[in-house]
Amino acid sequence: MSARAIPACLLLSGCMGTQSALAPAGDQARALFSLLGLMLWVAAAVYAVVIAGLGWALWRAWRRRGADARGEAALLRGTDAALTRALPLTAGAIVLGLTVLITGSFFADRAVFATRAGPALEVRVTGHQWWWRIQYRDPAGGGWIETANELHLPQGQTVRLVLGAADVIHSFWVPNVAGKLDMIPGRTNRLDVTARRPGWYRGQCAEFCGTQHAHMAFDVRVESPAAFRAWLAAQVAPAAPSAGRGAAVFQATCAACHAIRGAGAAGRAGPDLTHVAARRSLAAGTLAMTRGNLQGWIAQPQAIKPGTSMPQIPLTPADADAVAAYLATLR
Ligand code: HEC
Ligand SMILES: [Cu+2]
Repeated sequence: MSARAIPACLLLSGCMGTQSALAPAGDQARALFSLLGLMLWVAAAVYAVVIAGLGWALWRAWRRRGADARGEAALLRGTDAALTRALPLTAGAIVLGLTVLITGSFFADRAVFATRAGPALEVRVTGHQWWWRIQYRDPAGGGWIETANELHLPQGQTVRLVLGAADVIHSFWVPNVAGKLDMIPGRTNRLDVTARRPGWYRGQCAEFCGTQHAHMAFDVRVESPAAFRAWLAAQVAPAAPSAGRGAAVFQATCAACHAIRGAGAAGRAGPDLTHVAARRSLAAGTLAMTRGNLQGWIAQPQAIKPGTSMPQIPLTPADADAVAAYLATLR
């Protein structure tokens, strides 16, 4: 890598990334970004004043270099007097700076956590060790349908996220879109978000929740309202029935924990797999969604995510292959 590529990489990974508060893609993240800007300006002004004061003192001392003891005493007295005269100004500047910061953070906080009256779309997100249950309402007026580890948001619309936790405290955080909010067992927290810029972003649990906390991420897709409606319609549809070996193995070994709507599997201990192959990643952002990774996960979940609630299930290689092939058809 050339020396010039290093800052470019840092910039691209840290500041332009899919998980960055410095690249706001929604109203709430923008309010936080503005607050950060305000804090930087106030801090920069304080810094400039301090540096200017030091410079002035040094300059005075330098001008009288070589002075005798009397001269030095006069210099110190003069500096002292100047500082005393500047005291009210300094105090005023401190009060002004703090007032600006407090006012700015008050308004940013209101913008980030304001809830509007009845937004059209409500999405439930529940934290589990170590994955995310995500529920949307069937737009045809039916009940809730379930997916996992991938949140879709229609661009330009305010969406209410209803946040909960199934076991321990987690924290919902998609820095490009909004501020973070804790998910607490036995409580529901509400977070209204308005995403503006289409793209893929990354969310991450922001409250340490056990050994695999770092592997508790999720994908966020901001897309046009039309694309969102098409995605939701596909999610609402049940899986096509399958009579193959993979479906039979799934029914016998996996259906106690996993649901596949339309295939008679209704377990709820793990993520809903009705459209698992349509997701971007696997095991809460741990692996990319590929046929090979599906197979690897089913064979060795404890090697990939030690401690995960999905047990190591002894399957013959042929059965593991058949189940992975079956899941890969669930788009
Ligand atoms: C005891 C309950 C349990 C059983 C049995 C079980 N799983 Fe899981 N499974 C889970 C849990 C919990 C997770 C979430 C793990 C995580 O991400 O930490 C999971 C995750 C998965 C995922 C990843 C889903 C996603 O969207 O990230 C797949 C695929 C999967 N399981 C397939 C299977 C298959 C196939 C079987 C049967 C061979 C099976 N599971 C058996 C509990 C179970
Ligand atoms: Cu966590």
